[in-house]
Amino acid sequence: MNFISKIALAGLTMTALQAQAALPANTVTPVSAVASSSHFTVSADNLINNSGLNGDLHGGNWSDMWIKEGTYPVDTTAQLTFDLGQQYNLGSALVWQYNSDIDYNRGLKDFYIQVSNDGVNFTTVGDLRTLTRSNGGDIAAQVVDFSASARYVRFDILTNYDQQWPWVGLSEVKFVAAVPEPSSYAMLGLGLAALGVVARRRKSA
Ligand SMILES: [Ca+2]
Repeated sequence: MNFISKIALAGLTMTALQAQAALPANTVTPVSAVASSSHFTVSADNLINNSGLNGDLHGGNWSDMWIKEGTYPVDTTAQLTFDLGQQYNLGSALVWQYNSDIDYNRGLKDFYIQVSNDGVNFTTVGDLRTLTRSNGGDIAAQVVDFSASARYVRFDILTNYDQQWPWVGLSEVKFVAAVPEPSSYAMLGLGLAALGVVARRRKSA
């Protein structure tokens, strides 16, 4: 391996490490989160205030998470409504599962994504979504793809992981706005470079 290849490889390795630790640049953090109910002090604020997040990983402290109030007879349905502050062209949700060893079965299992621009009238986007259960440790977000132009996003929650107990929880939620294809940026860069060449030629003429 020659010197240039080694430098290129080092550069690629560093890029890979950085990609692991950072969230996408176009990540949107909601400005508010409202839950249909919350247990004790673990409110939906814990889903949007970066509590428990270190880079792109969420730890296992229960007080950094949200769970719905326990209701009997057992009812695992709940709603979370996120206000993004303005309308975005959305491409996916980043969802950190409930991650406390109190009971990983409290994790959200099945839900629908609904969107709105007035915060009143919501429409369902796509099919039923299913998250995987956490097994503890520092966890990464699960990426839930959907396509919508919206200010408000609602998770219409149906089930947790055991359905024997009423609590349902999550650790953190963010969204990713769709961005132009990389090729668009490349074309824009070429265009600017061409303008620069023209400008320099005019100057020297
Ligand atoms: Ca949190």
